Amino acid sequence: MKKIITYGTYDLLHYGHINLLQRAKALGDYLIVALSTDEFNWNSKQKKCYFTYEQRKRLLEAVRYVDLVIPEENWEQKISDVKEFKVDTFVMGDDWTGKFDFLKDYCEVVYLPRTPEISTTQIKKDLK
Ligand code: C2G
Repeated sequence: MKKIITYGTYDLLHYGHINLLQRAKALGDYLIVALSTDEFNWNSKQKKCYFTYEQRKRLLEAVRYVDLVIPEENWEQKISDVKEFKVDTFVMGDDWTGKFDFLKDYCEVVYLPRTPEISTTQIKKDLK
C-alpha cells in the first residue's frame, strides 16, 4: 500500500485544497493529512483560523480522498511522521517548492501546481 502525506491549515476548505488532495491521493493508495493545530497556526504561521482544528478536521475527514487526519504541531515533526507512518511520498503545493527537499532522504518529495485564483485570503477579502 503506497502511503502519501501532506500538511496544511485547510481553513475555509475550498476547491484549491480539494484539487491538491485529489492529486495527492492519485499518487498512492492512502492519504494522510497532517492538519495544522490552532496553536501551530497562531504561534508559527501567524494564521488566525476561522474554523477550529476540530471543525477543520471534521471537514477533511468528509473528503473522499482523505484516509487519516493527524495534528501538525510544529515544523520539526515531518521526518518522524514519515518514519512512523511508513510514508512513501510527501506532497505539497508548489508554493513550497524546495522547502522540504530534506525529506528526500526518507521518501519521495512531490510539489504539485497550486490552483490559481483561489485562496482563503482571497475569500476573506471578497467577503469583506
Ligand atoms: N493549495 C493549492 N491551491 C490553492 C491553495 C492551496 O494547491 N489555491 C495547497 C497548498 O499548496 C498546500 C495545501 O493546499 O499544499 C494547503 O494549503 P494551506 O492550508 O494554505 O497550507 P499552508 O498554510 O501552506 O501549510 O508544514 C506545511 C504547512 O503546514 C503548509
